[in-house]
Amino acid sequence: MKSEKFDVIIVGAGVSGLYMLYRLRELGISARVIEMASDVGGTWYWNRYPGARCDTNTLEYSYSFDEELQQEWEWPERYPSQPEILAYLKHVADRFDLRPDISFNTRVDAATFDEASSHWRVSTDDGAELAARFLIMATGCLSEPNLPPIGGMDSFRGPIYHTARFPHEGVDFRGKRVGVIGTGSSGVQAIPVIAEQAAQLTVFQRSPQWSIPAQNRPADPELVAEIKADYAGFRARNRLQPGAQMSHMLPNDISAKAVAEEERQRIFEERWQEGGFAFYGSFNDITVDLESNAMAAEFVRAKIRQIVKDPAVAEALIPEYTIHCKRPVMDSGYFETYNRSNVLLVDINAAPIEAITPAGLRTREADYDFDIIVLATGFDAMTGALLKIDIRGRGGLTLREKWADGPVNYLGLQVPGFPNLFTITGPGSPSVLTNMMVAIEQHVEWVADCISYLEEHGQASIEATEEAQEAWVAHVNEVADQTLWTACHNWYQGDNIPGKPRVFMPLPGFPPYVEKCDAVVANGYEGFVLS
Ligand code: NA7
Repeated sequence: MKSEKFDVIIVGAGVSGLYMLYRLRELGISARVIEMASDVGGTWYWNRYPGARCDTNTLEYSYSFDEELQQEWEWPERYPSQPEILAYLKHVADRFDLRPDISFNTRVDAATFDEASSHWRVSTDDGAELAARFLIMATGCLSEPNLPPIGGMDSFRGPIYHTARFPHEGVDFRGKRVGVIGTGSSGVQAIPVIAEQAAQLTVFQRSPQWSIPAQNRPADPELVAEIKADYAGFRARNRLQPGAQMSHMLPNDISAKAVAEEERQRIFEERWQEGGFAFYGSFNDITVDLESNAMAAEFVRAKIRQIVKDPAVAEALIPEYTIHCKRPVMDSGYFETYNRSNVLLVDINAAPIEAITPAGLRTREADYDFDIIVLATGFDAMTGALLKIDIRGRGGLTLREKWADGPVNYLGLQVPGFPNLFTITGPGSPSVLTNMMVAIEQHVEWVADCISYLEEHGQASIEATEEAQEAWVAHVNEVADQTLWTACHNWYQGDNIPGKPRVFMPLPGFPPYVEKCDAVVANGYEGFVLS
């Protein structure tokens, strides 16, 4: 059996893994990245469904660590499409010559902490065993697909595609009868594009979506030039914003309740026209105050009724839960799609799916015939990819046991009992509630600095304490309880996965989180034991 030794093993060659490798290399620390896919890109490698696009502005959804890179790269649109992001990440891998340190087509199956040697032993599906002092999980927050527990999948005569495992050669929907299950970001992006091609599209909706138009458009050369004239300054200002984004349309610092009705409507309309997340910055309390939230919801409700011509369909598309409670979705012509004669909406709350059949799908009320079924059913978010690997810490304790009642850790970075193991944008960190690029860069830099510190100070290991973990978990819960996110069914708290413990996983609170991480370091890695 092969057995290779490194300072660090990084799992995953997406946005996090690539930067982690780059950063460690700069510090002269040897690292090997293990990647399941055949190329770099992580979530942008896998999510190739039609219409796949990031909903953060390109000028913000890109690495900031290299001035030449950020000056050189040209993004053609306001929001980057999946092929553009993948091309960008491949460019980064080539530009910094990262590929020689990445093992592609290799899956990590298990990782065990060997207390005697203070090393992680990592085994992969090709039978190899690797050892490293540090193990960094750059496995992504939304990477483990959620396959719905619907019977009869194997019986279907046509192909079934999950949006997060779409064929690389694309799918030709022309002339086909297509069924799509799921109306989260992926479904909302894919549905309008599939509808344009397919002969017939049937959408199976479990929960309607509050969606705001993305208002995607070609990149504005003046804005690009203005930002590139001082990119570093732009990034720095960005990091001071809540969620680290949208620095060119800042949230209004006023309550929705503090302005007259006419002015409120004017502001909502202005933000609707601006598009995307800007809408939720119309006022400073939409996400925390029920009354202000209801005002925003009423505005969007009226928009859906205006757009969708069939009143019964419009009503079926309007959610009852608070707006911004599920992960916000933005679209390009989503509601308009339901005005097409080849599109049918099926409310599966009224008539649940009973099974996939050889010919298509059966609900309690009807049978549907399809040529292709698309599962836009999302992910086992935040913990799925980590728990899929058999991770064992001190005394053989498994991460699955440790997290049986939900993920616990310190700063979203380290779990007591699992020394020298770091999670990039792990549960308990701002992660998905932040511009992911910024959240990732902050974590990568913190971890790289930490490993470098240990090397310089002759320390072999770092481990979070139980006390620090307890206080951190209490903090995350306390912050989450002040928001409206816990008031509905969403993947932030695992509601989409049957049997998953209901724990609010991401930490609302960027940039205060960064200050906390910096203070921990300034106080000699407070809450960790270095030995
Ligand atoms: P999401 O947002 O989790 O959406 C998944 C959709 O699939 C959502 O409408 C679900 O309904 C639906 N779903 C999930 N399981 C089932 C079953 N068993 N039956 C019927 N419908 C089901 O995933 P996306 O991929 O769209 O987006 C994930 C993130 O990627 C997104 O938030 C961005 O951050 C990028 P539900 O709402 O659970 O009732």
